[in-house]
Amino acid sequence: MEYSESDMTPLQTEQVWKAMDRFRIELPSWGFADTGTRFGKFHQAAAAATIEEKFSDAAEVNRVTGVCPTLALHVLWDFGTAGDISALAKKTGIRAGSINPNLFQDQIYKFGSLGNPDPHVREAALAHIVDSIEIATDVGSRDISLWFADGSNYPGTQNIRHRKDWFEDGLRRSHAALKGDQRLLVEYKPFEPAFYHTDIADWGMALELARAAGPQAKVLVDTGHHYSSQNIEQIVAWLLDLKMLGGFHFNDRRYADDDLTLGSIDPYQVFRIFHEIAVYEWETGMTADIAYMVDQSHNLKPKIEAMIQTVTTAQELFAKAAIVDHERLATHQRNAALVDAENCLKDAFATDVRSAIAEWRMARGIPAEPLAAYRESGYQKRIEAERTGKGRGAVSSYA
Ligand code: LRH
Ligand code: MN
Repeated sequence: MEYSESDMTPLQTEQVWKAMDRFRIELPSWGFADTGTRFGKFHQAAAAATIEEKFSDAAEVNRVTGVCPTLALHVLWDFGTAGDISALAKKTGIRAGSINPNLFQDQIYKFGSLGNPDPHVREAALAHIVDSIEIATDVGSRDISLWFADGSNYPGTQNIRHRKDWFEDGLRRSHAALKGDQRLLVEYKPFEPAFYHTDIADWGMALELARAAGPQAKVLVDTGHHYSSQNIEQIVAWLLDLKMLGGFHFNDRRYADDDLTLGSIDPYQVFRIFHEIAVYEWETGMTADIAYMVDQSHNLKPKIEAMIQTVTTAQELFAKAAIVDHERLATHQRNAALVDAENCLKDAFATDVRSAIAEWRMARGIPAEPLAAYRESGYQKRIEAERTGKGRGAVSSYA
């Protein structure tokens, strides 16, 4: 693909290369599997159903992009034995990433997991988290990524304060089971599947619970888990300043938790998030300890192409945020030069960084055009042939 001669300065080109050298993003195993909505699931011949196929597809995305060395795993959907995972990691060069316990599919979780009024269910949920921490230890993963569907559907049906206390207790005991530098990432979500109250509904509740759990508990920001009028980058700025930002689940949405591909609806949103991180790191001279992860369900798009599209879009938006002139911006902010300050961001966002990224890829032995390289590889045809008709029964994702 020919890119228009970009009006980037040599400094900006250097900033893009530096940004590309450090930007890594984790892929979700469930993004390669058949997923749907409550109205149905459309099967794709090439969809991954086994952990082998998920590692293989992740390795192919990493081959053509070079920036996805880890795969997020969901305990119930992906695990045979830890041994399998280590062997697959060796075979594919893809390391096991964040470990996601599943505290929402088992029938016992009808009224919740750590927030369930039945102490036996709370204990069972805690035991599953502790097992997941052991799996993380066995496969060498650092992050245990916790999302809870817990909540209620009707006013008065649950005691919200009692559930908060049970969550504090459960997360504190989970934190106590961590090994080494492992982290708990506490993910919040305002609603779905609960439609009256959700126990961990927003960043403040996740922050309080993470702090109460212990120093290795941080907050995970899923971009799809906000009301459309919420300022997500302000939440990110606060969590950065509080040193409580652990990671992201990136996706895009028009309405609710739509799990669409990153940047497909509002790329400026992701740019504003990356900008808050870039200006924080510029100001503090510190590299924020953030896990960048994708959490999407590709119900209609060909899954591997959607994943490649997601990664390259994330790279472009991360690069655009890296070329914001922070010095000039800080001056305009101090002088309340509103238009000039805003234009620092808009100029960077409007800059075509694709040719610089393509040159960086070629210099690193990565295909300049990942999607084209994938399409030329024949991988899609090969797996369609291999996987068509093979037993696809296994539950390898949600919905
Ligand atoms: C919940 C969520 C959570 C996952 C699931 C696949 O909506 O974002 O992160 O476990 O999606
Ligand atoms: Mn998520």
